[in-house]
Order: sequence, then structure tokens, then C-alpha cells
Amino acid sequence: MSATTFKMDEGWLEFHPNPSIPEFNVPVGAVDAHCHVFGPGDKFPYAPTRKYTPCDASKDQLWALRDHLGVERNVIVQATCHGTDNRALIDAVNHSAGKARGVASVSRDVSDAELQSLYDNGVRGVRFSFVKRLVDVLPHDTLLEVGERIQAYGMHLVIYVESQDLPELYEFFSLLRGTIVFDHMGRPNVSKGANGAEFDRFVNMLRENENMWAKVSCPDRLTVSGPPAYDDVVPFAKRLVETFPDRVLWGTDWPHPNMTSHMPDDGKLVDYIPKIAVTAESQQKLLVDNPMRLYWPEELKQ
Ligand code: 0GY
Repeated sequence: MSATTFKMDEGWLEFHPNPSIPEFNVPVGAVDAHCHVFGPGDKFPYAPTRKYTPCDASKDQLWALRDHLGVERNVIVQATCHGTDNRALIDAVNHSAGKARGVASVSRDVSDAELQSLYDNGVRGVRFSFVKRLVDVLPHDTLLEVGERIQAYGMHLVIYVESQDLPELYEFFSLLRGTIVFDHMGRPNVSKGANGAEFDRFVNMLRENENMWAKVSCPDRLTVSGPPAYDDVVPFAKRLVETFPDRVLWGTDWPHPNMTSHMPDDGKLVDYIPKIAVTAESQQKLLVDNPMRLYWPEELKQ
């Protein structure tokens, strides 16, 4: 493979070079359940179909952040800039000494051998984006077919969708089998309120479908009031943590693709956790027990 040099998009915000040391001590065994690796592009080229070209963000930089924040494990989620080429993700998982798992992206014609190989390389979920600015085609058919096939491997679905599109997708998502994890709380519009009709819809969907989980991640993407407190996002995440304590995950979203308002300080994202999970018990579930059940279940059976 010849090395390709990529230039990140004009105005791209790079991840924080020097995040603060969190004041909040995460429980032993905490998992950052939503983060990415980007490239490096000369080794793992970005997809021709990508909607953005990011800065490189390597596995070693991710491990450095993990250690700095005091978390122990990562779930690396395939970002759309790599399309369905999961090599950067697999490379990272395979060099994590068992401390990372992956969520991949696949095409409709993925073979059984490829699915098995992804599983063997630490992939435990497959992600589908319904965020229109990130994909050319909404993946209904692929999701139906692949979503059914991954059940045999014990893998789950991860869905990225925005709240304004949920009404037309609600019934469709409710038909899906197996565990489904929604990124970033289904991206609520926080100006509509944590008890407003829009977020009620998301909460109701989880209430009606016990196979559905939510990541209480990305206050930085959702906030209107801004960093570092992200106070306007707290009631949304807190509502989910308190209503579905066994079906929530937390993640940094490092290296924070497509941020335009600001680049979050990852240390402050850790300090946000005790505001949304206010008891030691809920923190243990959010950061350790829940992600371990989904991504390292074999370690719980011992
Ligand atoms: C995120 C959010 C974004 C990007 C992606 O796969 C992606 O490209 O997920 C976004 O632009 O909101 O979770 O990383």
C-alpha cells in the first residue's frame, strides 16, 4: 500500500493538547465506551466517501488519554471518515493488550467470514449512522439484514441518529432484535427541555424496548450554554441514568470529530460524570458494570 498524505479540513478543531487532570476519580475498571482513532492517514487511509478529513488521532495518543483520565479500557467506535474499512480500528484493538474492544461499520454484502473475523479481532458491535450530514444513504436495509446476522455472533447494534429524525424511525428501530445502543442520547435539542415532548419520545422508546441502551455522552456537542460545566445537558443525561441505570454508557468521544463551537477539555468531561450519575452505585454501573456486560462479558462469568 503506498502511503497517502491527507490534509485535515480547513478550520478543523484538533483535540485538546493538554487536558486537565480530572478532579473526579472514576471507579476502578472504568470504560470510555465511545472514542475513535483516526488514521494515521498515511497508514490507514480515510475513505473516499468521507464527509470530512480529520486530524490524525492515533491509538498511542488514545492510550495516553486513557491513562491520563484514569480509565482502564476503551470501546473504539468506527467513524464515518474511515467508511467500512475497519483496519485502523482493528489495529488499535489488537495493540491494546485486551483493554479495547471495537464497534465496526460494515457494508450490506459483508460475508460471514468477515463478520467472524471482526468478532475474533475484538469487535462486539456494528454501527449505523442515520445522521444525514455524515452518510450518502440512510442504511435501513443494511441495518435490517446485518442486524439480524450479527445476532449469531453475540454482537450488538450501535445507532447514531438525531432527535428530529426519530419520529419517522421510531417504529423501525422498535422492530430490531438484540441490544441496540444509541449514541449521544439520540442527540436531543437541549433547548427543548429534558422533560419536553422530544426527549420524552426518546425516553419512551427505551422504556418500551428493554433491548435499547443510551450513551450519555457528548455534552460538548449538545450544549447551548457551553463549556466547561455543560449545565444545560445535565438534566438529559441524569434523567437517563436514573431511569435506565443498567442501560447507560459513558464515553469521551475523543478526538471529538466535527466540533465547531469549541474543543472540550477531556478532563472536564470526566468531571461532568458525578453531575449526571450522582451516587457511587450509579457511577459503578455507568462506568464499569454496564460496559463490561456488553464488551467483556467473559470476564464477568469467571
Ligand atoms: C461522533 C460524532 C460525529 C461523527 C461521527 O462517525 C462519525 O463520523 O460519529 C459527529 O460528527 O457528530 O460520535 O463521533
